[in-house]
Amino acid sequence: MPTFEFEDWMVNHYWSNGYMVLRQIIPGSLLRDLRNAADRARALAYRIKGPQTQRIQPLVTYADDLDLQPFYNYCELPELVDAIHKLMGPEYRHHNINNMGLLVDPDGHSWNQGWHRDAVVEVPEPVQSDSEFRSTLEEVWFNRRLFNQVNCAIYNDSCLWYVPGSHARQRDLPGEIQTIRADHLPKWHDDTSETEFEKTCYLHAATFPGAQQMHLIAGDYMLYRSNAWHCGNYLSYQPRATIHDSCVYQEGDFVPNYRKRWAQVKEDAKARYAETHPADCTLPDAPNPT
Ligand SMILES: O=C(O)CCC(=O)C(=O)O
Ligand SMILES: [Fe+2]
Repeated sequence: MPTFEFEDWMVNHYWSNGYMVLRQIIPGSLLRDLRNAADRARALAYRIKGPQTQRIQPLVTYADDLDLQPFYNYCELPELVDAIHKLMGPEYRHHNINNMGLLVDPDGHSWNQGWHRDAVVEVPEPVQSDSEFRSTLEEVWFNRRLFNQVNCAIYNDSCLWYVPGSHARQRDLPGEIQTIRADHLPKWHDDTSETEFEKTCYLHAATFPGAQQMHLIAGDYMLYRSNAWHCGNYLSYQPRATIHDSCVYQEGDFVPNYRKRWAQVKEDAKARYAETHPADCTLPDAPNPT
């Protein structure tokens, strides 16, 4: 039986801190099935993308090779449906199965993803301060229907570092500097030891102003504002299989319209960048579109 019970304070906690962990909301039997399916998904991720991969997404792409039924059962879980309706409102769905992914531990070496705010990180640094780009984000920054992201732990997971409250301002404070794609982001070199590298990665996460490590227990569902500062710091020797997904506002056409507009704003921003940096304009797509 799940031990989670919804309480009203959770609503304020989410909107003031930018995250809320629904502790032990996944029942043990579903967790067992998810773990079996996730172990296979992790093995497939290594096979397809190499041992240092950190995710497989969207899972539905691999339906022929995986047992997705436990993930569909997770989408139907009444406890989660109910908790998200109470936390966010009845217009929200706790999953987005068509884009749902799995975050996994890299095999071999630890890995630090780098500090970032989702959305902002989707264009090169020099155009992040462009007026069109910034003002588009400003219009939606506080919009509750967007930026609601999910990490649901199938194994205990302490990889995510987060700056509580940073979702509540678009302005950055001193020291809040994106390190994805930065030269000083820790990278594995053969001439260092794994333990030294692990420490470097840890310090990169822990020294960011206001950073807190999020500790999820297997069966916890964490909802967080993805426009807050956050960073994944992955250890190669601790199993990770964490559902990575969005909590979706389903009413009307606000979200689909915004997604279309955002795609265009991003393309325009990248094009402006490419004019001045022709050799350097390939960026990964948003890992987890809102
Ligand atoms: O590894 C994590 O928990 C964070 C992943 C993340 O930040 C992202 O996909 O944008
Ligand atoms: Fe992110």
